[in-house]
Amino acid sequence: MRTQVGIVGAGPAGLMLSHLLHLAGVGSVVLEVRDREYVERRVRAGVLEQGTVDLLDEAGLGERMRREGLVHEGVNLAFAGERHRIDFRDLTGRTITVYGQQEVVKDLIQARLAAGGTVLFEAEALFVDLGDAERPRVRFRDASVERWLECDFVAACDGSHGIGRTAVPAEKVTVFEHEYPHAWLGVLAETPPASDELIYAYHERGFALQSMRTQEISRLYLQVPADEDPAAWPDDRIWEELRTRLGEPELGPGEILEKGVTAMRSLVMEPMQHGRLFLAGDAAHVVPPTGAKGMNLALADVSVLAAGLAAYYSDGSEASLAAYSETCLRRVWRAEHFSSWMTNLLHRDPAGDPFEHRLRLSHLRYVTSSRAAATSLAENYVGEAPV
Ligand code: RFL
Ligand code: PHB
Repeated sequence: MRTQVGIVGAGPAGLMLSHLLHLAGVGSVVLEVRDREYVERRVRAGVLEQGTVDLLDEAGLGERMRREGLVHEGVNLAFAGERHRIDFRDLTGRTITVYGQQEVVKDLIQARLAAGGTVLFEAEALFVDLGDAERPRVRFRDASVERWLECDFVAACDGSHGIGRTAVPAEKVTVFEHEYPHAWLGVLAETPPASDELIYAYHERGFALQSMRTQEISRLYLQVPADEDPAAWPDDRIWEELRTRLGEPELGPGEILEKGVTAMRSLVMEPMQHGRLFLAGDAAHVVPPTGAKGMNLALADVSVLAAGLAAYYSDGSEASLAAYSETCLRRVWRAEHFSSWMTNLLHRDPAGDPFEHRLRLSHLRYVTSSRAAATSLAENYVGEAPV
Protein backbone atom coordinates (compact mmCIF):
# COMPACT_ATOMS: atom_id res chain seq x y z
CA MET A 1 0.00 0.00 0.00
CA ARG A 2 1.28 3.48 -0.79
CA THR A 3 0.26 6.96 0.37
CA GLN A 4 1.74 10.42 0.85
CA VAL A 5 1.38 10.56 4.64
CA GLY A 6 1.04 7.39 6.71
CA ILE A 7 -0.75 8.12 9.99
CA VAL A 8 -0.68 5.76 12.96
CA GLY A 9 -3.66 6.19 15.32
CA ALA A 10 -7.25 7.37 14.90
CA GLY A 11 -7.49 9.52 18.00
CA PRO A 12 -8.11 13.26 17.74
CA ALA A 13 -4.55 13.89 16.45
CA GLY A 14 -4.46 11.26 13.68
CA LEU A 15 -7.99 11.88 12.41
CA MET A 16 -7.65 15.66 12.43
CA LEU A 17 -4.32 15.46 10.60
CA SER A 18 -5.88 13.24 7.94
CA HIS A 19 -8.80 15.68 7.59
CA LEU A 20 -6.60 18.79 7.34
CA LEU A 21 -4.34 17.10 4.78
CA HIS A 22 -7.38 16.19 2.73
CA LEU A 23 -8.47 19.86 2.74
CA ALA A 24 -4.99 20.72 1.44
CA GLY A 25 -5.19 18.07 -1.30
CA VAL A 26 -2.67 15.72 0.37
CA GLY A 27 -3.42 12.00 0.63
CA SER A 28 -3.11 9.90 3.79
CA VAL A 29 -3.95 6.50 5.25
CA VAL A 30 -4.85 6.13 8.93
CA LEU A 31 -4.04 2.86 10.72
CA GLU A 32 -6.00 2.20 13.93
CA VAL A 33 -5.56 -0.90 16.08
CA ARG A 34 -9.05 -0.70 17.65
CA ASP A 35 -12.44 -1.01 15.97
CA ARG A 36 -14.56 2.02 15.12
CA GLU A 37 -17.07 1.47 17.90
CA TYR A 38 -14.34 1.27 20.55
CA VAL A 39 -12.70 4.48 19.35
CA GLU A 40 -16.03 6.34 19.25
CA ARG A 41 -17.04 5.21 22.74
CA ARG A 42 -13.80 5.84 24.59
CA VAL A 43 -14.65 8.44 27.28
CA ARG A 44 -11.85 10.93 27.79
CA ALA A 45 -11.40 14.68 27.63
CA GLY A 46 -14.22 17.18 27.60
CA VAL A 47 -12.90 20.73 27.44
CA LEU A 48 -12.11 22.57 24.20
CA GLU A 49 -10.16 25.81 24.28
CA GLN A 50 -11.60 28.60 22.17
CA GLY A 51 -8.68 28.19 19.75
CA THR A 52 -9.59 24.51 19.34
CA VAL A 53 -13.23 25.42 18.71
CA ASP A 54 -12.09 27.90 16.04
CA LEU A 55 -9.81 25.28 14.47
CA LEU A 56 -12.67 22.77 14.26
CA ASP A 57 -14.95 25.46 12.81
CA GLU A 58 -12.43 26.54 10.19
CA ALA A 59 -11.97 22.90 9.17
CA GLY A 60 -15.73 22.61 8.56
CA LEU A 61 -16.25 20.33 11.56
CA GLY A 62 -18.06 22.71 13.91
CA GLU A 63 -21.70 22.17 13.10
CA ARG A 64 -22.70 19.62 15.79
CA MET A 65 -20.23 21.08 18.29
CA ARG A 66 -21.90 24.50 17.92
CA ARG A 67 -25.30 22.90 18.47
CA GLU A 68 -24.53 20.46 21.28
CA GLY A 69 -21.38 21.84 22.94
CA LEU A 70 -21.81 23.83 26.15
CA VAL A 71 -20.09 27.22 26.12
CA HIS A 72 -18.71 28.03 29.59
CA GLU A 73 -17.55 31.50 30.56
CA GLY A 74 -15.76 30.43 33.74
CA VAL A 75 -14.99 27.67 36.24
CA ASN A 76 -15.39 27.40 40.01
CA LEU A 77 -12.67 26.69 42.54
CA ALA A 78 -13.93 25.23 45.84
CA PHE A 79 -11.91 24.88 49.04
CA ALA A 80 -12.35 25.28 52.81
CA GLY A 81 -16.13 25.50 52.44
CA GLU A 82 -15.88 28.44 50.02
CA ARG A 83 -16.55 28.57 46.28
CA HIS A 84 -15.08 31.17 43.95
CA ARG A 85 -15.73 31.71 40.28
CA ILE A 86 -12.90 32.44 37.84
CA ASP A 87 -14.61 34.50 35.14
CA PHE A 88 -12.82 33.70 31.88
CA ARG A 89 -14.82 36.10 29.76
CA ASP A 90 -14.21 39.03 32.08
CA LEU A 91 -10.51 38.20 32.62
CA THR A 92 -9.53 37.18 29.07
CA GLY A 93 -12.47 37.88 26.74
CA ARG A 94 -12.51 34.20 25.84
CA THR A 95 -14.54 31.09 26.71
CA ILE A 96 -14.22 27.29 26.66
CA THR A 97 -16.61 24.70 25.22
CA VAL A 98 -17.53 21.43 26.92
CA TYR A 99 -17.87 18.82 24.17
CA GLY A 100 -16.71 15.24 24.71
CA GLN A 101 -13.61 13.97 22.98
CA GLN A 102 -15.56 11.02 21.63
CA GLU A 103 -17.95 13.47 19.95
CA VAL A 104 -14.98 15.20 18.26
CA VAL A 105 -13.73 11.76 17.19
CA LYS A 106 -17.18 10.76 15.83
CA ASP A 107 -17.41 14.00 13.83
CA LEU A 108 -13.91 13.46 12.43
CA ILE A 109 -14.51 9.82 11.45
CA GLN A 110 -17.74 10.78 9.74
CA ALA A 111 -16.03 13.60 7.82
CA ARG A 112 -13.14 11.34 6.75
CA LEU A 113 -15.38 8.55 5.54
CA ALA A 114 -17.79 10.96 3.79
CA ALA A 115 -14.83 12.39 1.85
CA GLY A 116 -13.72 8.90 0.81
CA GLY A 117 -10.76 8.91 3.20
CA THR A 118 -8.98 5.69 4.16
CA VAL A 119 -9.18 4.86 7.87
CA LEU A 120 -8.27 1.22 8.47
CA PHE A 121 -9.72 0.03 11.77
CA GLU A 122 -8.38 -3.11 13.47
CA ALA A 123 -5.10 -2.48 11.66
CA GLU A 124 -2.20 -2.59 14.09
CA ALA A 125 1.02 -0.77 13.23
CA LEU A 126 3.88 -3.01 14.32
CA PHE A 127 6.87 -0.75 13.66
CA VAL A 128 8.06 2.19 11.57
CA ASP A 129 11.01 1.53 9.24
CA LEU A 130 13.17 4.62 8.68
CA GLY A 131 15.94 2.66 6.93
CA ASP A 132 15.48 4.54 3.65
CA ALA A 133 15.43 8.18 4.80
CA GLU A 134 13.39 9.34 1.77
CA ARG A 135 10.87 6.50 1.88
CA PRO A 136 9.73 5.63 5.38
CA ARG A 137 7.27 2.77 5.75
CA VAL A 138 5.02 1.25 8.37
CA ARG A 139 4.64 -2.48 8.95
CA PHE A 140 1.07 -3.29 9.95
CA ARG A 141 -1.23 -6.22 10.53
CA ASP A 142 -4.69 -6.07 8.98
CA ALA A 143 -7.06 -9.05 9.38
CA SER A 144 -4.05 -11.17 10.42
CA VAL A 145 -2.15 -10.35 7.21
CA GLU A 146 1.06 -8.33 7.56
CA ARG A 147 1.66 -5.57 5.01
CA TRP A 148 3.77 -2.48 4.35
CA LEU A 149 2.40 1.03 4.10
CA GLU A 150 4.93 3.01 2.04
CA CYS A 151 4.88 6.77 2.53
CA ASP A 152 6.66 10.06 1.94
CA PHE A 153 6.16 10.92 5.63
CA VAL A 154 4.96 9.09 8.73
CA ALA A 155 2.96 10.78 11.50
CA ALA A 156 2.89 8.86 14.77
CA CYS A 157 -0.39 9.90 16.41
CA ASP A 158 -0.59 6.68 18.39
CA GLY A 159 -0.97 7.99 21.92
CA SER A 160 1.14 7.61 25.02
CA HIS A 161 1.73 3.86 24.63
CA GLY A 162 2.22 3.81 20.87
CA ILE A 163 5.02 2.33 18.76
CA GLY A 164 5.90 5.50 16.79
CA ARG A 165 8.08 6.85 19.54
CA THR A 166 10.25 3.72 19.57
CA ALA A 167 11.37 4.28 15.96
CA VAL A 168 13.52 7.25 16.99
CA PRO A 169 17.03 6.16 18.05
CA ALA A 170 17.44 6.72 21.80
CA GLU A 171 20.48 8.98 21.34
CA LYS A 172 18.46 11.36 19.13
CA VAL A 173 15.84 12.26 21.73
CA THR A 174 15.54 13.43 25.29
CA VAL A 175 12.52 12.35 27.29
CA PHE A 176 11.50 14.55 30.21
CA GLU A 177 9.21 12.74 32.61
CA HIS A 178 7.48 13.26 35.94
CA GLU A 179 5.21 10.91 37.89
CA TYR A 180 2.61 12.03 40.43
CA PRO A 181 1.58 10.04 43.50
CA HIS A 182 -2.09 10.46 42.47
CA ALA A 183 -4.55 9.02 39.99
CA TRP A 184 -8.11 10.01 39.05
CA LEU A 185 -11.09 7.77 39.46
CA GLY A 186 -13.38 9.02 36.67
CA VAL A 187 -17.08 8.25 36.29
CA LEU A 188 -19.67 9.09 33.69
CA ALA A 189 -23.04 9.21 35.45
CA GLU A 190 -26.66 9.73 34.56
CA THR A 191 -27.23 12.66 36.87
CA PRO A 192 -27.58 16.39 36.17
CA PRO A 193 -24.42 18.35 37.02
CA ALA A 194 -24.46 20.06 40.43
CA SER A 195 -23.50 23.35 38.81
CA ASP A 196 -23.73 24.98 35.36
CA GLU A 197 -19.95 25.30 35.25
CA LEU A 198 -17.08 23.01 36.26
CA ILE A 199 -16.14 22.77 39.94
CA TYR A 200 -12.50 22.07 40.75
CA ALA A 201 -12.47 21.22 44.48
CA TYR A 202 -9.56 20.98 46.86
CA HIS A 203 -10.57 19.17 50.03
CA GLU A 204 -8.67 17.72 52.98
CA ARG A 205 -9.70 14.30 51.69
CA GLY A 206 -8.36 15.07 48.21
CA PHE A 207 -9.28 16.66 44.88
CA ALA A 208 -12.66 16.28 43.15
CA LEU A 209 -13.99 17.63 39.85
CA GLN A 210 -17.54 18.13 38.65
CA SER A 211 -17.68 18.24 34.87
CA MET A 212 -20.41 17.23 32.44
CA ARG A 213 -21.29 16.10 28.94
CA THR A 214 -24.89 17.30 28.74
CA GLN A 215 -27.48 18.81 31.10
CA GLU A 216 -28.34 15.25 32.15
CA ILE A 217 -24.94 13.52 32.14
CA SER A 218 -22.18 14.33 34.61
CA ARG A 219 -18.49 13.55 34.30
CA LEU A 220 -16.97 13.35 37.77
CA TYR A 221 -13.48 12.69 39.08
CA LEU A 222 -11.92 11.90 42.47
CA GLN A 223 -8.26 11.96 43.45
CA VAL A 224 -7.23 8.43 44.50
CA PRO A 225 -3.81 6.86 45.22
CA ALA A 226 -1.73 6.13 42.12
CA ASP A 227 -2.20 2.34 42.25
CA GLU A 228 -5.90 2.35 43.20
CA ASP A 229 -8.11 -0.59 42.26
CA PRO A 230 -11.49 0.67 40.95
CA ALA A 231 -13.10 -2.32 42.70
CA ALA A 232 -12.41 -0.48 45.98
CA TRP A 233 -15.03 2.09 44.87
CA PRO A 234 -18.57 0.75 44.92
CA ASP A 235 -21.12 3.30 43.68
CA ASP A 236 -22.27 4.38 47.15
CA ARG A 237 -18.74 5.20 48.21
CA ILE A 238 -18.19 7.27 45.04
CA TRP A 239 -21.32 9.38 45.62
CA GLU A 240 -20.57 9.88 49.30
CA GLU A 241 -17.03 11.01 48.58
CA LEU A 242 -18.07 13.32 45.73
CA ARG A 243 -20.72 14.99 47.89
CA THR A 244 -18.22 15.60 50.68
CA ARG A 245 -15.35 16.86 48.55
CA LEU A 246 -17.47 19.00 46.21
CA GLY A 247 -19.61 20.37 49.07
CA GLU A 248 -22.73 19.27 47.17
CA PRO A 249 -24.87 17.21 49.58
CA GLU A 250 -27.62 16.78 46.98
CA LEU A 251 -25.40 15.43 44.17
CA GLY A 252 -26.56 12.18 42.52
CA PRO A 253 -27.01 9.34 42.81
CA GLY A 254 -27.53 8.18 39.27
CA GLU A 255 -26.58 5.24 37.11
CA ILE A 256 -22.82 5.02 36.66
CA LEU A 257 -22.32 4.41 32.95
CA GLU A 258 -18.55 4.16 33.00
CA LYS A 259 -15.84 3.99 35.65
CA GLY A 260 -12.04 3.93 35.39
CA VAL A 261 -8.78 4.91 37.06
CA THR A 262 -6.27 7.06 35.14
CA ALA A 263 -2.68 7.43 36.31
CA MET A 264 -1.20 10.92 36.14
CA ARG A 265 2.09 11.80 34.57
CA SER A 266 3.91 14.44 32.61
CA LEU A 267 6.13 13.57 29.65
CA VAL A 268 7.75 15.52 26.82
CA MET A 269 9.83 14.07 24.05
CA GLU A 270 12.31 16.45 22.41
CA PRO A 271 12.48 16.84 19.50
CA MET A 272 9.07 15.71 18.22
CA GLN A 273 10.49 14.67 14.84
CA HIS A 274 13.23 12.54 13.35
CA GLY A 275 13.87 12.64 9.62
CA ARG A 276 10.52 12.05 7.95
CA LEU A 277 8.82 10.79 11.12
CA PHE A 278 6.73 13.30 13.08
CA LEU A 279 5.15 12.67 16.49
CA ALA A 280 1.95 14.45 17.46
CA GLY A 281 -0.39 14.53 20.47
CA ASP A 282 0.05 12.10 23.35
CA ALA A 283 2.66 10.20 21.30
CA ALA A 284 5.02 13.15 21.91
CA HIS A 285 3.80 14.57 25.22
CA VAL A 286 1.52 13.73 28.13
CA VAL A 287 0.01 16.09 30.69
CA PRO A 288 -1.93 15.32 33.87
CA PRO A 289 -5.62 16.02 33.10
CA THR A 290 -6.08 18.79 35.71
CA GLY A 291 -5.40 21.56 33.17
CA ALA A 292 -7.69 20.02 30.48
CA LYS A 293 -4.95 20.40 27.88
CA GLY A 294 -4.26 16.98 26.29
CA MET A 295 -6.74 17.00 23.42
CA ASN A 296 -6.16 20.71 22.75
CA LEU A 297 -2.41 20.11 22.41
CA ALA A 298 -2.99 17.13 20.13
CA LEU A 299 -5.13 19.23 17.77
CA ALA A 300 -2.72 22.18 17.90
CA ASP A 301 0.23 19.91 16.95
CA VAL A 302 -1.49 18.54 13.88
CA SER A 303 -2.58 21.94 12.65
CA VAL A 304 1.12 22.95 12.62
CA LEU A 305 2.11 19.66 10.99
CA ALA A 306 -0.63 19.81 8.36
CA ALA A 307 0.44 23.35 7.38
CA GLY A 308 4.07 22.20 7.06
CA LEU A 309 3.15 19.21 4.92
CA ALA A 310 0.80 21.31 2.77
CA ALA A 311 3.63 23.80 2.12
CA TYR A 312 5.98 20.95 1.21
CA TYR A 313 3.56 19.49 -1.33
CA SER A 314 2.56 22.84 -2.80
CA ASP A 315 6.01 24.36 -3.42
CA GLY A 316 8.60 21.97 -2.00
CA SER A 317 9.47 24.25 0.92
CA GLU A 318 10.69 22.37 3.98
CA ALA A 319 11.22 25.29 6.36
CA SER A 320 8.01 24.93 8.35
CA LEU A 321 8.36 21.14 8.56
CA ALA A 322 11.90 21.62 9.87
CA ALA A 323 10.53 24.00 12.52
CA TYR A 324 7.62 21.69 13.50
CA SER A 325 9.02 20.50 16.80
CA GLU A 326 10.28 23.89 17.89
CA THR A 327 6.97 25.55 17.01
CA CYS A 328 4.94 22.97 18.96
CA LEU A 329 7.21 22.70 21.98
CA ARG A 330 6.67 26.28 23.10
CA ARG A 331 2.94 25.64 23.51
CA VAL A 332 3.60 22.15 24.90
CA TRP A 333 5.87 23.39 27.69
CA ARG A 334 3.41 26.16 28.63
CA ALA A 335 0.71 23.49 28.95
CA GLU A 336 3.08 21.18 30.84
CA HIS A 337 3.80 23.89 33.36
CA PHE A 338 0.17 24.90 33.76
CA SER A 339 -1.04 21.29 34.09
CA SER A 340 1.59 20.52 36.70
CA TRP A 341 0.80 23.77 38.55
CA MET A 342 -2.95 23.04 38.60
CA THR A 343 -2.26 19.48 39.76
CA ASN A 344 -0.08 20.63 42.65
CA LEU A 345 -2.50 23.42 43.56
CA LEU A 346 -5.52 21.12 43.80
CA HIS A 347 -4.33 17.70 45.00
CA ARG A 348 -3.82 16.64 48.59
CA ASP A 349 -0.32 15.51 49.31
CA PRO A 350 -0.76 11.77 50.13
CA ALA A 351 1.59 12.08 53.11
CA GLY A 352 -0.92 14.59 54.50
CA ASP A 353 1.71 17.18 55.48
CA PRO A 354 -0.25 19.93 57.34
CA PHE A 355 2.28 22.59 56.28
CA GLU A 356 1.70 21.77 52.59
CA HIS A 357 -2.06 21.86 53.22
CA ARG A 358 -1.88 25.39 54.68
CA LEU A 359 0.32 26.58 51.82
CA ARG A 360 -2.17 25.23 49.31
CA LEU A 361 -5.10 26.96 51.02
CA SER A 362 -3.19 30.24 51.02
CA HIS A 363 -2.33 29.79 47.35
CA LEU A 364 -6.00 29.10 46.52
CA ARG A 365 -7.09 32.21 48.44
CA TYR A 366 -4.55 34.25 46.49
CA VAL A 367 -5.62 32.85 43.10
CA THR A 368 -9.28 33.55 43.88
CA SER A 369 -8.85 37.04 45.35
CA SER A 370 -6.10 38.66 43.26
CA ARG A 371 -7.23 39.72 39.78
CA ALA A 372 -3.64 39.31 38.55
CA ALA A 373 -3.38 35.73 39.86
CA ALA A 374 -6.87 34.82 38.57
CA THR A 375 -6.00 36.25 35.16
CA SER A 376 -2.89 34.08 35.02
CA LEU A 377 -4.98 30.95 35.66
CA ALA A 378 -7.66 32.09 33.21
CA GLU A 379 -5.36 32.88 30.30
CA ASN A 380 -3.59 29.55 30.66
CA TYR A 381 -6.88 27.64 30.96
CA VAL A 382 -8.46 29.23 27.89
CA GLY A 383 -5.17 28.74 26.04
CA GLU A 384 -4.14 32.30 25.34
CA ALA A 385 -1.11 32.67 27.61
CA PRO A 386 2.00 33.95 25.80
CA VAL A 387 4.44 31.14 25.06
P1 RFL B 1 -5.17 9.07 21.56
O1 RFL B 1 -6.51 9.63 21.73
O2 RFL B 1 -4.64 8.21 22.65
O3 RFL B 1 -5.19 8.26 20.18
C1 RFL B 1 -4.17 7.37 19.82
C2 RFL B 1 -4.77 6.31 18.93
O4 RFL B 1 -3.74 5.46 18.45
C3 RFL B 1 -4.18 4.12 18.51
N1 RFL B 1 -2.98 3.26 18.51
C4 RFL B 1 -2.60 2.50 17.45
N2 RFL B 1 -3.12 2.32 16.23
C5 RFL B 1 -2.48 1.49 15.38
N3 RFL B 1 -1.35 0.81 15.70
C6 RFL B 1 -0.78 0.94 16.93
N4 RFL B 1 0.32 0.30 17.24
C7 RFL B 1 -1.42 1.84 17.86
N5 RFL B 1 -1.13 2.22 19.14
C8 RFL B 1 -2.10 3.07 19.51
C9 RFL B 1 -5.02 4.07 19.77
O5 RFL B 1 -5.93 2.96 19.78
C10 RFL B 1 -5.74 5.41 19.69
O6 RFL B 1 -6.95 5.31 18.98
O7 RFL B 1 -4.07 10.19 21.28
P2 RFL B 1 -4.18 11.66 20.61
O8 RFL B 1 -4.88 11.60 19.31
O9 RFL B 1 -2.82 12.22 20.71
O10 RFL B 1 -5.15 12.47 21.58
C11 RFL B 1 -4.75 12.80 22.88
C12 RFL B 1 -5.95 12.83 23.81
O11 RFL B 1 -6.66 11.60 23.70
C13 RFL B 1 -5.57 13.06 25.26
O12 RFL B 1 -4.52 13.98 25.36
C14 RFL B 1 -6.75 13.59 26.08
O13 RFL B 1 -7.77 12.64 26.21
C15 RFL B 1 -6.26 13.99 27.47
N6 RFL B 1 -7.34 14.43 28.34
C16 RFL B 1 -7.87 15.71 28.24
N7 RFL B 1 -7.46 16.53 27.26
C17 RFL B 1 -8.04 17.74 27.09
O14 RFL B 1 -7.66 18.49 26.19
N8 RFL B 1 -9.07 18.19 27.89
C18 RFL B 1 -9.54 17.41 28.89
O15 RFL B 1 -10.50 17.82 29.56
C19 RFL B 1 -8.92 16.14 29.13
N9 RFL B 1 -9.36 15.32 30.10
C20 RFL B 1 -7.86 13.56 29.31
C21 RFL B 1 -8.86 14.05 30.18
C22 RFL B 1 -7.44 12.24 29.40
C23 RFL B 1 -7.97 11.42 30.35
N10 RFL B 1 -7.54 10.09 30.35
C24 RFL B 1 -8.43 8.99 30.32
C25 RFL B 1 -6.15 9.81 30.05
C26 RFL B 1 -9.39 13.23 31.16
C27 RFL B 1 -8.93 11.93 31.26
C28 RFL B 1 -9.50 11.07 32.38
C1 PHB C 1 -13.78 16.33 31.52
O1 PHB C 1 -14.88 16.91 31.33
O2 PHB C 1 -13.62 15.14 31.26
C2 PHB C 1 -12.65 17.10 32.11
C3 PHB C 1 -12.82 18.44 32.40
C4 PHB C 1 -11.75 19.15 32.96
C5 PHB C 1 -10.55 18.51 33.19
C6 PHB C 1 -10.39 17.17 32.88
C7 PHB C 1 -11.45 16.45 32.34
O3 PHB C 1 -9.54 19.20 33.75
